[in-house]
Amino acid sequence: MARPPSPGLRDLTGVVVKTENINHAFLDGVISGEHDDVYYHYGVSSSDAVMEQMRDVRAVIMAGSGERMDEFAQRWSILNGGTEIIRFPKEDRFVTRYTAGVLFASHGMGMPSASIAVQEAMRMVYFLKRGDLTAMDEVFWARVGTSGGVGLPGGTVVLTSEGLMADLKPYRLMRGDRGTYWFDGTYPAATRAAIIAANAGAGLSIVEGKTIATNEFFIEQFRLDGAICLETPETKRELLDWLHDNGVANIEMEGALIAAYLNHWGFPSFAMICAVLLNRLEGDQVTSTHDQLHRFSENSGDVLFNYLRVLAPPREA
Ligand code: R2B
Ligand code: URA
Repeated sequence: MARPPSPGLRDLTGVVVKTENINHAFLDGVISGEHDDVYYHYGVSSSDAVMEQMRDVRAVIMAGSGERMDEFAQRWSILNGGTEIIRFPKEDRFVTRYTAGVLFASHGMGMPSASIAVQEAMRMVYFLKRGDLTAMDEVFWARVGTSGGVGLPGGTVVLTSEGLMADLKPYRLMRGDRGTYWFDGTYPAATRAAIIAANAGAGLSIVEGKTIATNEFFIEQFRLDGAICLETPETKRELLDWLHDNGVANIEMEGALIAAYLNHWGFPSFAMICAVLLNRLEGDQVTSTHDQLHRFSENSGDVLFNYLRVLAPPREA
């Protein structure tokens, strides 16, 4: 199957979100009230009263950890003078909060888990914006996460330029015996530039680069400390050098999928902001102390919040 064209070109109406890639056959009946949409893994549905409280959603922020999403929602609420935090009832899969125009949703670990969180969030945004493509263009998406640096020390924050899989090719899925669905892993440059501008003078170390999203923490990240080890110190070094030589800044487990799906619908504004926990050229195990890891993660959170403050200036009390 041919790769789709690059996203981001505005059509004659000025809208970026691509109506032809939206599943109108299912989703338009939700807007017209013919049927509900059950966001099963979030534990809510389109007819729930909570939906009316989220119509003004301006940003969808995702991270692997539910605890982190809870902390972020509290931080954003405080910045906004103590706005109400809506908690989605179901927490056995994802932890989800909404406050002051921002939906905070965890996505778990790995692309199969994140694919569910992202698809259900896209459906929810379509419903909340009543299928208005211009309103959907205004929604900012971000994953804030952790990663292994390729030649970068712990504490660095990477803004992803392209999210690729371990072979440096974009996200793809199997189409049974009929080939492959290919997607686009580009992260929008204008959003990165706006995030960097919002963080000017913050004293944080921010770099732009490609990010590899793997299907496995050990084997596909070329670790030597897994229960199963398929590399030698030499082949591991060759593979990491190959990534480094090709402009890869860090390795994590979701970024290729997130860009793929958001590009498929044509959302113009999204980013991945990942803290580096360790330099993979120096080791495999995450040996930093709890306090050090917390500080590294805080850096990526600070980068996000410095941008959110510009995007949706808080109405501080
Ligand atoms: C980063 O860290 C997690 C694995 O430890 C994974 O979800 C990711 O992308
Ligand atoms: N997350 C990953 O996926 N890899 C690392 O090395 C660190 C965090």
